[in-house]
Amino acid sequence: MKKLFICLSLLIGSLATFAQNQYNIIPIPQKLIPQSGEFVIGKSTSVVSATEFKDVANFLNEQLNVVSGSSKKVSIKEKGLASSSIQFVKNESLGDEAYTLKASSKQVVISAKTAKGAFYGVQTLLQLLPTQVFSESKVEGLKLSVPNCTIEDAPRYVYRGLHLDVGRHFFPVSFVKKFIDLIALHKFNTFHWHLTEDQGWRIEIKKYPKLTEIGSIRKETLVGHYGTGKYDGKPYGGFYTQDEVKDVVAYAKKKFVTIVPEIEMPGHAQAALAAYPELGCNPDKIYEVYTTWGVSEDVFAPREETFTFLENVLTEVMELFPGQYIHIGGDECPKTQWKSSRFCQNLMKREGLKDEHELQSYFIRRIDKFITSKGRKMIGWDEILEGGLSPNATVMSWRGEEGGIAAAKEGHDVIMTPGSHLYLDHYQADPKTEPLAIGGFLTLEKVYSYEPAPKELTTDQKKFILGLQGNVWTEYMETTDKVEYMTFPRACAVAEVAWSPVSTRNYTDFTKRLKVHIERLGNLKVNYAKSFLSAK
Ligand code: TNX
Repeated sequence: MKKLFICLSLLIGSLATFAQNQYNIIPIPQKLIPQSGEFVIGKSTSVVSATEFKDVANFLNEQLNVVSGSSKKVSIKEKGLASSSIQFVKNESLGDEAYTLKASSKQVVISAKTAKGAFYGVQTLLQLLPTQVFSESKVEGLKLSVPNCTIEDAPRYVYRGLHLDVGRHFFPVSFVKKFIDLIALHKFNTFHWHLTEDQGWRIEIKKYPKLTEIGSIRKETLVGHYGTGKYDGKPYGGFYTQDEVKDVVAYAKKKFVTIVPEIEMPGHAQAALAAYPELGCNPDKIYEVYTTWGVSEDVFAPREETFTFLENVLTEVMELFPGQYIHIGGDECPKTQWKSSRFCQNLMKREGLKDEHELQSYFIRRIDKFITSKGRKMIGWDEILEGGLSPNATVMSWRGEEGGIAAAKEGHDVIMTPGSHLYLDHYQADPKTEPLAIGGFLTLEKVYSYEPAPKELTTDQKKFILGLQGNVWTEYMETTDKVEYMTFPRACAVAEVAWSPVSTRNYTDFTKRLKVHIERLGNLKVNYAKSFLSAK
Protein backbone atom coordinates (compact mmCIF):
# COMPACT_ATOMS: atom_id res chain seq x y z
CA MET A 1 0.00 0.00 0.00
CA LYS A 2 2.78 2.35 1.03
CA LYS A 3 4.67 1.47 -2.18
CA LEU A 4 1.63 2.15 -4.30
CA PHE A 5 1.21 5.51 -2.59
CA ILE A 6 4.86 6.42 -3.30
CA CYS A 7 4.48 5.36 -6.95
CA LEU A 8 1.29 7.38 -7.28
CA SER A 9 2.77 10.50 -5.77
CA LEU A 10 5.82 10.20 -8.00
CA LEU A 11 3.56 9.89 -11.02
CA ILE A 12 1.43 12.85 -9.97
CA GLY A 13 4.58 14.79 -9.18
CA SER A 14 6.04 14.18 -12.62
CA LEU A 15 2.74 14.93 -14.33
CA ALA A 16 2.58 18.20 -12.42
CA THR A 17 6.14 19.06 -13.46
CA PHE A 18 5.27 18.14 -17.02
CA ALA A 19 2.25 20.41 -16.81
CA GLN A 20 4.26 23.23 -15.22
CA ASN A 21 6.89 22.94 -17.94
CA GLN A 22 4.34 23.98 -20.52
CA TYR A 23 3.71 27.36 -18.94
CA ASN A 24 6.72 29.45 -19.78
CA ILE A 25 5.32 32.92 -19.68
CA ILE A 26 7.51 36.00 -19.21
CA PRO A 27 6.59 38.08 -17.29
CA ILE A 28 5.02 35.43 -15.08
CA PRO A 29 1.30 36.04 -14.48
CA GLN A 30 -0.12 37.02 -11.14
CA LYS A 31 -2.09 33.79 -10.90
CA LEU A 32 -1.95 30.70 -13.11
CA ILE A 33 -3.77 27.47 -12.37
CA PRO A 34 -2.56 24.62 -14.62
CA GLN A 35 -5.21 22.18 -15.79
CA SER A 36 -4.97 18.90 -17.62
CA GLY A 37 -5.77 18.68 -21.30
CA GLU A 38 -5.18 21.06 -24.15
CA PHE A 39 -6.92 23.26 -26.65
CA VAL A 40 -5.82 22.70 -30.22
CA ILE A 41 -6.19 25.44 -32.80
CA GLY A 42 -7.20 23.73 -36.01
CA LYS A 43 -8.94 24.31 -39.32
CA SER A 44 -12.35 24.54 -37.67
CA THR A 45 -11.26 26.98 -34.95
CA SER A 46 -12.67 30.46 -35.24
CA VAL A 47 -11.54 33.68 -33.63
CA VAL A 48 -14.55 35.51 -32.25
CA SER A 49 -14.45 38.97 -30.76
CA ALA A 50 -16.47 41.72 -29.15
CA THR A 51 -16.38 44.77 -31.51
CA GLU A 52 -14.11 46.70 -29.18
CA PHE A 53 -11.38 44.08 -29.28
CA LYS A 54 -11.49 43.41 -33.02
CA ASP A 55 -8.06 44.90 -33.76
CA VAL A 56 -6.48 42.86 -31.00
CA ALA A 57 -8.23 39.70 -32.21
CA ASN A 58 -6.96 40.49 -35.72
CA PHE A 59 -3.43 40.85 -34.43
CA LEU A 60 -3.57 37.34 -32.98
CA ASN A 61 -5.38 35.93 -36.00
CA GLU A 62 -2.81 37.34 -38.41
CA GLN A 63 0.05 35.68 -36.57
CA LEU A 64 -1.82 32.37 -36.50
CA ASN A 65 -2.46 32.75 -40.23
CA VAL A 66 1.24 33.34 -40.86
CA VAL A 67 2.42 30.16 -39.16
CA SER A 68 -0.45 27.96 -40.29
CA GLY A 69 -0.60 29.34 -43.82
CA SER A 70 -4.33 30.02 -43.62
CA SER A 71 -6.36 33.11 -44.38
CA LYS A 72 -9.04 33.03 -41.74
CA LYS A 73 -10.93 36.11 -40.67
CA VAL A 74 -12.06 37.22 -37.23
CA SER A 75 -15.81 37.15 -36.71
CA ILE A 76 -17.55 39.71 -34.56
CA LYS A 77 -19.91 38.44 -31.95
CA GLU A 78 -20.70 40.12 -28.67
CA LYS A 79 -22.01 36.95 -27.07
CA GLY A 80 -22.65 33.32 -27.88
CA LEU A 81 -20.09 30.58 -28.07
CA ALA A 82 -18.89 28.89 -31.21
CA SER A 83 -17.74 25.30 -30.77
CA SER A 84 -13.98 25.49 -31.26
CA SER A 85 -13.05 29.09 -30.74
CA ILE A 86 -10.79 31.72 -29.33
CA GLN A 87 -13.02 34.37 -27.87
CA PHE A 88 -12.48 37.95 -26.81
CA VAL A 89 -14.98 39.04 -24.21
CA LYS A 90 -15.53 42.38 -22.51
CA ASN A 91 -15.44 42.34 -18.71
CA GLU A 92 -16.06 45.72 -17.09
CA SER A 93 -15.00 44.54 -13.66
CA LEU A 94 -11.33 44.12 -14.58
CA GLY A 95 -8.59 46.74 -14.21
CA ASP A 96 -7.33 48.82 -17.17
CA GLU A 97 -4.38 46.60 -18.06
CA ALA A 98 -5.75 43.36 -16.62
CA TYR A 99 -7.06 40.28 -18.40
CA THR A 100 -8.12 36.76 -17.67
CA LEU A 101 -7.46 33.79 -19.92
CA LYS A 102 -9.24 30.49 -19.67
CA ALA A 103 -8.05 27.67 -21.88
CA SER A 104 -10.19 24.53 -21.90
CA SER A 105 -10.46 21.74 -24.40
CA LYS A 106 -13.17 23.52 -26.44
CA GLN A 107 -12.14 27.14 -26.29
CA VAL A 108 -9.87 29.85 -25.12
CA VAL A 109 -11.60 32.84 -23.60
CA ILE A 110 -9.72 36.09 -23.08
CA SER A 111 -11.60 38.67 -21.03
CA ALA A 112 -10.62 42.27 -20.44
CA LYS A 113 -12.07 45.68 -19.77
CA THR A 114 -9.89 47.43 -22.33
CA ALA A 115 -8.32 46.54 -25.66
CA LYS A 116 -4.96 46.93 -23.94
CA GLY A 117 -5.87 44.26 -21.39
CA ALA A 118 -7.05 41.99 -24.23
CA PHE A 119 -3.74 42.62 -26.02
CA TYR A 120 -1.83 41.43 -22.97
CA GLY A 121 -4.07 38.37 -22.97
CA VAL A 122 -2.95 37.74 -26.55
CA GLN A 123 0.71 38.07 -25.58
CA THR A 124 0.14 35.42 -22.93
CA LEU A 125 -1.76 33.16 -25.33
CA LEU A 126 1.09 33.38 -27.86
CA GLN A 127 3.48 32.33 -25.11
CA LEU A 128 1.28 29.33 -24.25
CA LEU A 129 1.57 28.15 -27.86
CA PRO A 130 4.69 26.41 -29.24
CA THR A 131 7.54 28.87 -29.63
CA GLN A 132 7.41 28.52 -33.43
CA VAL A 133 4.24 30.62 -33.36
CA PHE A 134 6.66 33.57 -33.44
CA SER A 135 8.05 32.48 -36.79
CA GLU A 136 7.92 34.83 -39.76
CA SER A 137 6.53 32.27 -42.18
CA LYS A 138 4.50 29.09 -42.40
CA VAL A 139 5.73 26.26 -40.16
CA GLU A 140 4.88 22.86 -41.70
CA GLY A 141 3.11 20.44 -39.40
CA LEU A 142 2.98 22.82 -36.45
CA LYS A 143 0.47 21.68 -33.83
CA LEU A 144 -0.97 24.81 -32.30
CA SER A 145 -1.82 23.50 -28.86
CA VAL A 146 -2.49 25.49 -25.72
CA PRO A 147 -2.17 23.71 -22.37
CA ASN A 148 -5.36 24.17 -20.38
CA CYS A 149 -5.24 26.68 -17.56
CA THR A 150 -6.91 29.57 -15.85
CA ILE A 151 -4.97 32.81 -15.65
CA GLU A 152 -5.80 36.01 -13.80
CA ASP A 153 -3.30 38.71 -14.52
CA ALA A 154 -2.61 42.40 -13.98
CA PRO A 155 0.59 44.42 -13.67
CA ARG A 156 2.29 45.45 -10.46
CA TYR A 157 3.36 48.85 -11.83
CA VAL A 158 1.63 51.30 -14.15
CA TYR A 159 4.90 52.50 -15.74
CA ARG A 160 6.93 49.72 -17.35
CA GLY A 161 9.52 51.14 -19.66
CA LEU A 162 12.41 50.46 -21.94
CA HIS A 163 14.63 53.26 -23.20
CA LEU A 164 16.75 53.61 -26.31
CA ASP A 165 19.41 56.23 -26.96
CA VAL A 166 19.45 57.05 -30.66
CA GLY A 167 21.73 60.05 -30.14
CA ARG A 168 25.04 58.29 -29.74
CA HIS A 169 24.14 55.84 -32.48
CA PHE A 170 21.23 56.14 -34.85
CA PHE A 171 18.92 53.22 -35.60
CA PRO A 172 16.47 53.08 -38.50
CA VAL A 173 12.69 53.16 -38.20
CA SER A 174 12.50 49.44 -39.03
CA PHE A 175 14.57 48.66 -35.95
CA VAL A 176 12.67 51.07 -33.74
CA LYS A 177 9.52 49.17 -34.72
CA LYS A 178 11.14 45.83 -33.90
CA PHE A 179 12.18 47.27 -30.54
CA ILE A 180 8.57 48.34 -29.94
CA ASP A 181 7.36 44.82 -30.83
CA LEU A 182 9.73 43.42 -28.23
CA ILE A 183 8.57 45.98 -25.70
CA ALA A 184 4.97 44.87 -26.25
CA LEU A 185 5.85 41.17 -26.16
CA HIS A 186 7.14 41.66 -22.62
CA LYS A 187 4.10 43.70 -21.51
CA PHE A 188 6.08 46.90 -21.14
CA ASN A 189 3.85 49.87 -21.89
CA THR A 190 6.37 52.66 -22.46
CA PHE A 191 9.15 53.35 -24.93
CA HIS A 192 11.43 56.18 -23.83
CA TRP A 193 12.94 57.53 -27.04
CA HIS A 194 16.10 59.50 -26.22
CA LEU A 195 16.16 61.73 -29.30
CA THR A 196 18.78 64.41 -28.73
CA GLU A 197 22.35 64.27 -27.54
CA ASP A 198 25.69 66.06 -27.69
CA GLN A 199 26.64 63.60 -30.43
CA GLY A 200 23.54 64.01 -32.58
CA TRP A 201 20.11 65.65 -32.84
CA ARG A 202 17.82 63.01 -34.32
CA ILE A 203 14.36 64.51 -34.79
CA GLU A 204 13.28 66.89 -37.52
CA ILE A 205 12.00 70.22 -36.20
CA LYS A 206 10.38 72.23 -38.99
CA LYS A 207 11.03 75.61 -37.43
CA TYR A 208 14.74 74.92 -36.93
CA PRO A 209 16.00 72.94 -39.96
CA LYS A 210 19.65 73.34 -38.99
CA LEU A 211 19.07 71.06 -35.98
CA THR A 212 19.10 68.14 -38.38
CA GLU A 213 21.03 69.68 -41.31
CA ILE A 214 23.98 70.38 -39.02
CA GLY A 215 23.16 68.85 -35.64
CA SER A 216 22.51 65.31 -36.84
CA ILE A 217 25.99 64.78 -38.29
CA ARG A 218 29.28 64.45 -36.43
CA LYS A 219 32.49 64.53 -38.38
CA GLU A 220 33.89 61.39 -36.76
CA THR A 221 33.52 59.10 -33.77
CA LEU A 222 35.75 58.05 -30.92
CA VAL A 223 37.23 54.58 -31.30
CA GLY A 224 37.27 52.40 -28.18
CA HIS A 225 37.01 53.68 -24.64
CA TYR A 226 37.14 57.27 -23.59
CA GLY A 227 40.76 58.35 -23.36
CA THR A 228 42.12 56.42 -26.35
CA GLY A 229 42.20 59.69 -28.27
CA LYS A 230 41.61 57.75 -31.51
CA TYR A 231 38.89 58.71 -33.98
CA ASP A 232 37.58 56.84 -37.00
CA GLY A 233 37.62 59.82 -39.38
CA LYS A 234 34.18 58.91 -40.78
CA PRO A 235 31.21 61.27 -40.76
CA TYR A 236 28.24 59.75 -38.93
CA GLY A 237 24.64 60.86 -38.93
CA GLY A 238 20.95 60.16 -39.20
CA PHE A 239 17.61 61.55 -38.07
CA TYR A 240 13.90 60.83 -38.17
CA THR A 241 11.65 63.01 -40.29
CA GLN A 242 8.37 64.09 -38.73
CA ASP A 243 6.53 61.73 -41.06
CA GLU A 244 8.66 58.85 -39.79
CA VAL A 245 8.01 59.88 -36.21
CA LYS A 246 4.26 59.93 -36.89
CA ASP A 247 4.51 56.47 -38.42
CA VAL A 248 6.38 55.14 -35.37
CA VAL A 249 3.91 56.74 -32.95
CA ALA A 250 0.98 55.16 -34.84
CA TYR A 251 2.77 51.81 -34.87
CA ALA A 252 3.42 51.97 -31.13
CA LYS A 253 -0.22 52.84 -30.47
CA LYS A 254 -1.31 49.62 -32.15
CA LYS A 255 0.97 47.76 -29.76
CA PHE A 256 -0.35 49.71 -26.77
CA VAL A 257 3.03 51.31 -26.25
CA THR A 258 3.23 54.98 -25.29
CA ILE A 259 6.30 56.84 -26.43
CA VAL A 260 8.00 59.28 -24.09
CA PRO A 261 10.15 61.55 -26.25
CA GLU A 262 13.22 63.09 -24.66
CA ILE A 263 14.65 66.45 -25.67
CA GLU A 264 17.75 67.11 -23.56
CA MET A 265 18.29 70.42 -21.79
CA PRO A 266 20.14 72.40 -20.48
CA GLY A 267 23.05 69.98 -20.91
CA HIS A 268 23.73 67.31 -23.55
CA ALA A 269 23.00 70.08 -26.03
CA GLN A 270 26.20 70.40 -28.02
CA ALA A 271 24.66 69.19 -31.29
CA ALA A 272 21.91 71.82 -30.95
CA LEU A 273 24.56 74.47 -30.30
CA ALA A 274 26.52 73.41 -33.36
CA ALA A 275 23.38 74.30 -35.31
CA TYR A 276 22.37 77.42 -33.34
CA PRO A 277 25.47 78.80 -31.53
CA GLU A 278 23.53 81.86 -30.40
CA LEU A 279 21.80 79.64 -27.82
CA GLY A 280 25.08 78.83 -26.05
CA CYS A 281 26.99 80.79 -23.42
CA ASN A 282 29.54 81.88 -25.98
CA PRO A 283 27.75 82.61 -29.27
CA ASP A 284 31.08 83.36 -30.91
CA LYS A 285 32.44 79.90 -30.26
CA ILE A 286 32.62 77.36 -33.07
CA TYR A 287 30.60 74.50 -31.64
CA GLU A 288 30.84 71.11 -33.32
CA VAL A 289 28.67 68.07 -32.90
CA TYR A 290 30.50 66.12 -30.16
CA THR A 291 32.74 63.34 -31.47
CA THR A 292 33.67 61.79 -28.18
CA TRP A 293 31.63 60.22 -25.32
CA GLY A 294 31.18 61.73 -21.90
CA VAL A 295 29.73 64.99 -20.69
CA SER A 296 30.21 68.15 -22.74
CA GLU A 297 30.58 71.53 -21.07
CA ASP A 298 28.75 73.24 -23.93
CA VAL A 299 25.27 73.78 -22.53
CA PHE A 300 22.31 76.04 -23.31
CA ALA A 301 22.45 79.54 -21.87
CA PRO A 302 19.29 80.44 -19.94
CA ARG A 303 18.49 83.38 -22.24
CA GLU A 304 15.02 84.38 -23.41
CA GLU A 305 16.02 83.33 -26.94
CA THR A 306 16.81 79.85 -25.65
CA PHE A 307 13.46 79.52 -23.91
CA THR A 308 11.66 80.67 -27.04
CA PHE A 309 13.62 78.12 -29.06
CA LEU A 310 12.92 75.29 -26.61
CA GLU A 311 9.23 76.14 -26.36
CA ASN A 312 8.97 76.08 -30.14
CA VAL A 313 10.79 72.77 -30.31
CA LEU A 314 8.62 71.29 -27.56
CA THR A 315 5.48 72.54 -29.29
CA GLU A 316 6.36 70.52 -32.39
CA VAL A 317 7.32 67.55 -30.22
CA MET A 318 3.99 67.68 -28.37
CA GLU A 319 2.16 67.75 -31.69
CA LEU A 320 3.93 64.57 -32.71
CA PHE A 321 3.70 62.66 -29.43
CA PRO A 322 0.24 62.45 -27.89
CA GLY A 323 1.32 60.78 -24.61
CA GLN A 324 1.07 62.65 -21.32
CA TYR A 325 4.81 62.67 -20.59
CA ILE A 326 7.51 64.82 -22.15
CA HIS A 327 11.06 64.12 -20.95
CA ILE A 328 13.37 67.13 -20.81
CA GLY A 329 16.56 65.41 -19.67
CA GLY A 330 18.08 67.70 -17.07
CA ASP A 331 21.02 65.39 -16.31
CA GLU A 332 24.72 66.09 -16.30
CA CYS A 333 24.72 69.82 -16.94
CA PRO A 334 28.19 71.15 -16.08
CA LYS A 335 27.98 74.62 -14.59
CA THR A 336 31.43 75.81 -15.73
CA GLN A 337 30.17 78.07 -18.50
CA TRP A 338 27.33 79.48 -16.39
CA LYS A 339 29.89 80.35 -13.70
CA SER A 340 31.99 82.40 -16.08
CA SER A 341 29.10 84.01 -17.96
CA ARG A 342 28.28 87.63 -17.17
CA PHE A 343 24.74 87.05 -18.43
CA CYS A 344 24.17 84.05 -16.15
CA GLN A 345 25.62 85.74 -13.09
CA ASN A 346 23.46 88.83 -13.64
CA LEU A 347 20.38 86.67 -14.13
CA MET A 348 21.11 84.85 -10.88
CA LYS A 349 21.34 88.18 -9.02
CA ARG A 350 18.16 89.46 -10.60
CA GLU A 351 16.22 86.31 -9.77
CA GLY A 352 17.75 85.89 -6.28
CA LEU A 353 19.30 82.53 -7.16
CA LYS A 354 22.07 81.60 -4.77
CA ASP A 355 24.08 79.26 -6.99
CA GLU A 356 24.16 77.63 -10.42
CA HIS A 357 22.09 74.68 -9.19
CA GLU A 358 19.32 77.11 -8.47
CA LEU A 359 19.84 78.51 -11.94
CA GLN A 360 19.33 75.01 -13.36
CA SER A 361 16.22 74.71 -11.24
CA TYR A 362 15.00 78.07 -12.60
CA PHE A 363 15.58 76.74 -16.13
CA ILE A 364 13.69 73.50 -15.51
CA ARG A 365 10.88 75.25 -13.68
CA ARG A 366 10.21 77.51 -16.65
CA ILE A 367 10.06 74.51 -18.95
CA ASP A 368 7.85 72.64 -16.47
CA LYS A 369 5.46 75.59 -16.44
CA PHE A 370 5.32 75.58 -20.22
CA ILE A 371 4.74 71.84 -20.52
CA THR A 372 2.14 71.89 -17.74
CA SER A 373 0.33 74.79 -19.44
CA LYS A 374 -0.10 72.53 -22.48
CA GLY A 375 -1.77 69.86 -20.36
CA ARG A 376 1.25 67.54 -20.34
CA LYS A 377 3.58 66.30 -17.62
CA MET A 378 7.31 66.77 -17.47
CA ILE A 379 9.81 64.04 -16.59
CA GLY A 380 13.44 64.75 -15.81
CA TRP A 381 16.47 62.82 -14.63
CA ASP A 382 17.17 63.11 -10.91
CA GLU A 383 19.49 66.13 -11.23
CA ILE A 384 16.31 68.19 -11.51
CA LEU A 385 16.07 67.81 -7.73
CA GLU A 386 19.16 69.97 -7.29
CA GLY A 387 18.37 73.57 -6.50
CA GLY A 388 14.71 72.76 -5.83
CA LEU A 389 12.30 70.44 -7.63
CA SER A 390 9.79 71.88 -10.02
CA PRO A 391 6.20 71.55 -8.80
CA ASN A 392 4.79 69.15 -11.40
CA ALA A 393 7.85 67.10 -12.23
CA THR A 394 8.14 63.32 -12.31
CA VAL A 395 11.65 62.17 -11.44
CA MET A 396 13.60 59.41 -13.13
CA SER A 397 16.06 58.16 -10.56
CA TRP A 398 19.24 56.99 -12.26
CA ARG A 399 22.13 57.81 -9.92
CA GLY A 400 20.99 55.09 -7.54
CA GLU A 401 17.67 55.34 -5.77
CA GLU A 402 18.39 58.39 -3.61
CA GLY A 403 16.83 60.84 -6.05
CA GLY A 404 13.73 58.69 -6.29
CA ILE A 405 13.46 58.37 -2.52
CA ALA A 406 13.84 62.13 -2.00
CA ALA A 407 11.26 62.90 -4.70
CA ALA A 408 8.72 60.40 -3.34
CA LYS A 409 9.15 61.90 0.13
CA GLU A 410 8.27 65.29 -1.39
CA GLY A 411 5.17 63.76 -2.96
CA HIS A 412 6.47 63.57 -6.54
CA ASP A 413 5.96 60.68 -8.91
CA VAL A 414 9.06 58.57 -9.50
CA ILE A 415 10.29 56.12 -12.09
CA MET A 416 13.13 53.94 -10.89
CA THR A 417 15.99 53.32 -13.25
CA PRO A 418 19.10 53.02 -11.09
CA GLY A 419 22.43 52.44 -12.81
CA SER A 420 23.19 49.67 -10.34
CA HIS A 421 20.37 47.40 -11.62
CA LEU A 422 18.78 48.76 -14.79
CA TYR A 423 21.60 50.01 -17.03
CA LEU A 424 21.61 47.55 -19.85
CA ASP A 425 24.72 49.16 -21.37
CA HIS A 426 26.87 47.66 -18.62
CA TYR A 427 28.76 44.38 -19.10
CA GLN A 428 26.53 41.37 -18.46
CA ALA A 429 29.36 38.82 -18.16
CA ASP A 430 33.14 38.75 -17.83
CA PRO A 431 34.44 41.72 -19.87
CA LYS A 432 37.28 39.51 -21.13
CA THR A 433 34.84 37.43 -23.12
CA GLU A 434 32.34 40.17 -23.99
CA PRO A 435 32.23 42.74 -26.78
CA LEU A 436 33.29 46.26 -25.75
CA ALA A 437 30.84 47.95 -23.39
CA ILE A 438 30.87 51.15 -21.39
CA GLY A 439 31.91 49.40 -18.15
CA GLY A 440 30.08 48.30 -15.02
CA PHE A 441 28.93 44.77 -14.38
CA LEU A 442 25.26 43.85 -14.36
CA THR A 443 24.27 40.23 -14.62
CA LEU A 444 20.82 38.96 -15.52
CA GLU A 445 20.46 37.73 -11.94
CA LYS A 446 21.23 41.15 -10.51
CA VAL A 447 18.65 42.79 -12.77
CA TYR A 448 16.13 40.19 -11.65
CA SER A 449 16.87 40.85 -7.98
CA TYR A 450 15.83 44.49 -8.26
CA GLU A 451 13.13 45.69 -5.88
CA PRO A 452 11.73 49.07 -6.97
CA ALA A 453 10.00 50.01 -3.72
CA PRO A 454 12.78 51.19 -1.36
CA LYS A 455 12.59 50.24 2.32
CA GLU A 456 13.20 53.87 3.22
CA LEU A 457 9.70 54.79 2.08
CA THR A 458 6.44 54.37 3.99
CA THR A 459 3.56 52.50 2.37
CA ASP A 460 1.99 55.82 1.35
CA GLN A 461 5.23 57.17 -0.09
CA LYS A 462 5.76 53.96 -2.06
CA LYS A 463 2.62 54.83 -4.04
CA PHE A 464 4.66 57.53 -5.77
CA ILE A 465 6.86 54.87 -7.36
CA LEU A 466 5.05 54.53 -10.68
CA GLY A 467 7.36 51.85 -11.95
CA LEU A 468 10.70 51.22 -13.55
CA GLN A 469 12.65 51.28 -16.78
CA GLY A 470 15.66 49.59 -18.35
CA ASN A 471 18.00 52.04 -20.10
CA VAL A 472 19.89 51.30 -23.28
CA TRP A 473 22.59 53.93 -23.76
CA THR A 474 24.35 53.32 -27.01
CA GLU A 475 27.84 54.83 -26.87
CA TYR A 476 29.21 51.34 -27.42
CA MET A 477 26.40 49.91 -29.51
CA GLU A 478 27.13 50.72 -33.14
CA THR A 479 24.72 48.20 -34.63
CA THR A 480 21.19 46.97 -34.04
CA ASP A 481 22.66 43.51 -33.39
CA LYS A 482 24.64 44.88 -30.51
CA VAL A 483 21.64 46.74 -29.12
CA GLU A 484 19.74 43.45 -29.10
CA TYR A 485 22.66 41.64 -27.54
CA MET A 486 22.91 44.12 -24.67
CA THR A 487 19.17 44.45 -24.17
CA PHE A 488 18.14 40.80 -24.22
CA PRO A 489 17.63 38.81 -22.16
CA ARG A 490 18.16 41.38 -19.41
CA ALA A 491 15.07 43.31 -20.51
CA CYS A 492 13.06 40.11 -19.90
CA ALA A 493 14.12 40.37 -16.25
CA VAL A 494 13.19 44.06 -16.13
CA ALA A 495 9.78 43.16 -17.54
CA GLU A 496 9.14 40.58 -14.85
CA VAL A 497 10.18 42.94 -12.05
CA ALA A 498 7.83 45.57 -13.49
CA TRP A 499 4.84 43.32 -14.10
CA SER A 500 4.83 40.37 -11.71
CA PRO A 501 4.04 40.36 -8.01
CA VAL A 502 7.03 39.72 -5.74
CA SER A 503 5.36 36.54 -4.48
CA THR A 504 5.55 34.88 -7.94
CA ARG A 505 9.16 35.82 -8.60
CA ASN A 506 11.93 33.24 -8.35
CA TYR A 507 15.19 33.46 -10.30
CA THR A 508 15.65 29.71 -10.84
CA ASP A 509 12.14 29.41 -12.17
CA PHE A 510 12.65 32.52 -14.33
CA THR A 511 15.75 31.07 -16.00
CA LYS A 512 13.86 27.82 -16.68
CA ARG A 513 11.12 29.78 -18.45
CA LEU A 514 13.74 31.93 -20.14
CA LYS A 515 15.32 28.89 -21.79
CA VAL A 516 12.06 28.43 -23.66
CA HIS A 517 11.53 32.15 -24.11
CA ILE A 518 14.83 32.56 -25.96
CA GLU A 519 13.48 30.20 -28.63
CA ARG A 520 10.78 32.83 -29.17
CA LEU A 521 13.42 35.54 -29.36
CA GLY A 522 15.32 33.34 -31.81
CA ASN A 523 12.24 33.02 -34.01
CA LEU A 524 11.87 36.78 -33.88
CA LYS A 525 15.50 37.06 -35.05
CA VAL A 526 16.70 38.76 -31.90
CA ASN A 527 20.43 38.57 -31.30
CA TYR A 528 20.12 37.89 -27.56
CA ALA A 529 23.13 37.23 -25.30
CA LYS A 530 23.65 33.66 -24.18
CA SER A 531 26.03 34.22 -21.28
CA PHE A 532 23.35 33.51 -18.68
CA LEU A 533 23.20 29.91 -19.93
CA SER A 534 26.71 29.22 -18.70
CA ALA A 535 26.58 31.34 -15.53
CA LYS A 536 26.94 29.12 -12.48
C1 TNX B 1 24.74 58.59 -17.88
S1 TNX B 1 21.75 58.26 -17.33
C2 TNX B 1 23.96 59.33 -18.75
C3 TNX B 1 24.02 59.03 -20.19
C4 TNX B 1 25.08 58.02 -20.51
C5 TNX B 1 25.03 56.90 -19.49
C6 TNX B 1 25.99 55.80 -19.76
C7 TNX B 1 21.87 59.70 -17.72
C8 TNX B 1 20.73 60.50 -17.38
N1 TNX B 1 22.98 60.18 -18.32
O1 TNX B 1 24.19 60.22 -20.91
O2 TNX B 1 24.88 57.53 -21.79
O3 TNX B 1 25.32 57.44 -18.22
O4 TNX B 1 25.76 54.70 -18.92
